[in-house]
Amino acid sequence: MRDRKRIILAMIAAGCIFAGGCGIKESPAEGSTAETEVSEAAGETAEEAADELPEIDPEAWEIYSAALEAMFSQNIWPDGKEIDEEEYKSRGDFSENPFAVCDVDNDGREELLLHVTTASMAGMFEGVYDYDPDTGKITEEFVVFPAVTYYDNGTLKSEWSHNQGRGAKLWPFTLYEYDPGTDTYIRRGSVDSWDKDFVAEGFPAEYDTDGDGTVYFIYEDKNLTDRKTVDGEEYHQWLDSYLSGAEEIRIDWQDLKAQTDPAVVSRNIRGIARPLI
Ligand SMILES: [Ca+2]
Ligand SMILES: [Ca+2]
Repeated sequence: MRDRKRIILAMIAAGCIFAGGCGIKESPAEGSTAETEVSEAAGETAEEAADELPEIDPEAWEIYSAALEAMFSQNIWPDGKEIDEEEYKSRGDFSENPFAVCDVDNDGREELLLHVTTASMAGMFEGVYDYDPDTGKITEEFVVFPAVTYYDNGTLKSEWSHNQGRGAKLWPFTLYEYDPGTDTYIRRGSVDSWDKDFVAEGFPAEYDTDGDGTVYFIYEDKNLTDRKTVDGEEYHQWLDSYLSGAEEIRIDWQDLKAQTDPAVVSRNIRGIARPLI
């Protein structure tokens, strides 16, 4: 941990990286290797260490940094919509909601992500915002309940806010795929499951061909009425058709808190790395 802190301090001293970026997430099995690499990196120069992190495009950072500042000074979301103060600023410390800047949709340009939970259950959201390089104008690309996993092929998995089904092992989710033509995410399908151990009565055993006590429901329509019941093999084939070969993106979330300090914001806009710790 100390080594990690030292690296971060070295990066700040180098003044050449931005916080709030992202990378490819190490799988749990590779976690110990990653730790070793971090420790070894402590012996490198600040420049070498900083080179290992993806940098945020200064133009994107300038636009997004100003948008983050405006959330406090003008009470508007990055796309210009007014923030409902009673919903979002009276239920906790708004500045503790995290943000990140990362190319989550794999189109080569970074998005601004907001993960907002200082709200009622219905008001909580994760937003993906993009900007037009010609005008600097920010638009909302995607918004969903804040339980999202992004993959480096432009797919994302959005877990439902509630699990009211008969499955205990799999939390229901919806898969979305980025569509470059519209610069938005397209819904590809939702998945729920039924575990016989959890609810035995009425379990559709005729679909449980592998006999493991679990079947899956794939919904291809938005209203979740067109349900296809499948077993594990077909479910995994469906999932692999979107996620095979894709890596989960590690999002480097940062509190909005630092953005409330005008001096920090000013430094950001000039393109100098802001404090990480
Ligand atoms: Ca992008
Ligand atoms: Ca099964």
